[in-house]
Amino acid sequence: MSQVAIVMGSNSDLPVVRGAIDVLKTFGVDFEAHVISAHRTPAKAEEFAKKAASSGVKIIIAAAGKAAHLGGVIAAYTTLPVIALPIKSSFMDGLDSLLSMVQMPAGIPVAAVGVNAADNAGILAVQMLAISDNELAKKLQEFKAEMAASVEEKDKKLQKELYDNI
Ligand code: RP5
Repeated sequence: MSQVAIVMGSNSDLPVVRGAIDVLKTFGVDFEAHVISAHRTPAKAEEFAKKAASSGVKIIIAAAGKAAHLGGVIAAYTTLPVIALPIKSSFMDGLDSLLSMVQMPAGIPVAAVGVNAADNAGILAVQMLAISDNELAKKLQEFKAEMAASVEEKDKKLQKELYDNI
């Protein structure tokens, strides 16, 4: 059973979306992925969103570019949390996608991450699941500890470089 469902407006979004897929795989989270368009296949978007909760999905990641209404349309038909991933388009560098996703009217929120920030969409989904999953929470703590260690390592390198060049 998929805990996270990823929907993307087009298969042209997949190279970016892979970042979220990689995160979910790393944390061992079951997921499914579909191409569904809010504009080109609106009936399918509605059907998917209405059935998601009863099929066991807990979180939806919706990736789209340009007039990126996918996250909002999905959120309109479900009470599941929707994480919107704006895709960088050829026009305005993805600002169009970001604003389409983030400027939702009151009552229908989506949690938008940064433009092309697929890894953060994946991590946020894992964090939501970790609220009720101690094993995932532990993995997230380890992940953060590794990240902190790598920053410490970078600082050590910087200090060494600066010291050596004095
Ligand atoms: C959006 O339009 C998709 O999410 C994609 O980012 C963008 C372009 O789609 P294609 O024309 O490449 O199918 O709906």
